[in-house]
Amino acid sequence: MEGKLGLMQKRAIERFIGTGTKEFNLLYSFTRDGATATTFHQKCDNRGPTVTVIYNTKGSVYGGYIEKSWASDTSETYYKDDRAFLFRLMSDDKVALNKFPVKNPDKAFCCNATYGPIFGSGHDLNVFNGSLTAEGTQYTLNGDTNMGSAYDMGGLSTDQVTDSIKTVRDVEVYSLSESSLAGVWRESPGWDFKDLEDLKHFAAAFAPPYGLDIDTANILILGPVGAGKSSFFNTVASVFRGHICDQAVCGSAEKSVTSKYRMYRVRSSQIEKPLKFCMCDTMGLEESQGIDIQELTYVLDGNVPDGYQFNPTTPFSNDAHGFIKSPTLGQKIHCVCFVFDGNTATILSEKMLEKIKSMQAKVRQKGLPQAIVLTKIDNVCSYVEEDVRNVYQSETIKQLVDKVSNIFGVPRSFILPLKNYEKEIDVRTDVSVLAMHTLKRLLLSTENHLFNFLDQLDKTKKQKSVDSLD
Ligand SMILES: Nc1nc2c(ncn2[C@@H]2O[C@H](COP(=O)(O)OP(=O)(O)O)[C@@H](O)[C@H]2O)c(=O)[nH]1
Ligand SMILES: [Mg+2]
Repeated sequence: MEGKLGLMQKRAIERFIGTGTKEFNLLYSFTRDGATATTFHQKCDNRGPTVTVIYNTKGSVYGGYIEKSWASDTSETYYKDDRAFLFRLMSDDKVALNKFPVKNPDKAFCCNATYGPIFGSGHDLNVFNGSLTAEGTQYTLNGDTNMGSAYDMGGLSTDQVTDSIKTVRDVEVYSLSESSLAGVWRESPGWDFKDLEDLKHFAAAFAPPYGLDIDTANILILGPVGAGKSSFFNTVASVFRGHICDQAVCGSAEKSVTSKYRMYRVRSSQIEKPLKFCMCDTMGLEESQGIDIQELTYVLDGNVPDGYQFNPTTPFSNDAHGFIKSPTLGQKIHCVCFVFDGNTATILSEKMLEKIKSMQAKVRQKGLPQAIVLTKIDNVCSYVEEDVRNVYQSETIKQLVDKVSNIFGVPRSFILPLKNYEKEIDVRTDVSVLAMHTLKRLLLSTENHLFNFLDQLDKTKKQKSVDSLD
């Protein structure tokens, strides 16, 4: 078990500490280890810097950081820690980031073998003592917390931070250690302008195998709303256009912003012919709405016309306007690219996961190749945020790729981390190289799939000539 602290929350804590990226190691949690002070001390004493996180039942998350170690003193003993602070991450299920610095460092934290973590002389944050019994899925804390005596709360009261309640879903303690870039875990492309030109050339020269008589290879982009599907197309288009494009509508709206089925083609300019692949953007996946398995089947089979306006209340069916009755190979999908937000890919709801797995099964059943693109990796790892070229050396991204590969049963070589153009106002070589690297993998998968048809065609031709000899 890895704990409840999300990647964004870890990043916030790293920023509060202010000394770069950290590895978070879950030492102790109520739900995993039981709510007893002795267990807390067994697991957390002498472990160096730690962060204690409280998740209350109103959806607020707060806690404290100490740079020094916890200890099992036999009576209440204060410790000095200049770098300690309290913090808030969430309030009532909404992000609410506050750092509350220590103002009396001599009494930054307090150790006592029969108590859990205690911060400040107030006590500013006194989590619990003795043992607590689980009440269903929650616990009631028994420490008295009065914030503001050793920590500067910036005007916030204890009640505002704790919602005046003591019921919690969990309390966790993480140790923090310095994080570093791992060795290269995936062979990386060069990141120079010349490398970008080579990758662009590969995509520009790509064409469906000669002999199949099809114009474009069709890659379906599929994933939850807000994962970055439309942004992926825009990023690829931006690379070829040489400036940021927003041809596909993006946004952070809760429901599917894209509800039209669009087979987007990439053009480098008005006068040149478009590239020979389509990126097919659909309505997003939603737990109980969005594209469903039957509609997906129609899309894969090429029954859905370009520009079709999906209607959430009336699913696409064979009497829908524009239904393509006898699609050619060129109208079908040749590769499926699932797109997930790298921050949430490993914590999707059961329902969403179930839906995605059934779609994966359908894609496999149709014999189509599939890959997974993980977006927003700039939010997942600060090394990547600093410099996209760190992607194939980032331990965090490596672990994310491993986990996603396990969850979805897709080989690691088909899990592709990506940073889309999002806040940039101009194209950059590094972001473009990564996008082209991702596109190249997709095009190669597509090509392999189409080669199968070429083999079939050869077989049929041979059979025909054998037949004519008979
Ligand atoms: N930081 C960051 N934001 C991204 C990235 N990709 C997409 N976004 C943002 O995520 C939001 C949703 O993206 P969109 O492409 O509309 O998602 P869709 O619903 O899957 O089509 C937009 O606000 C994008 O700017 C990325 O790689 N990094
Ligand atoms: Mg979209």
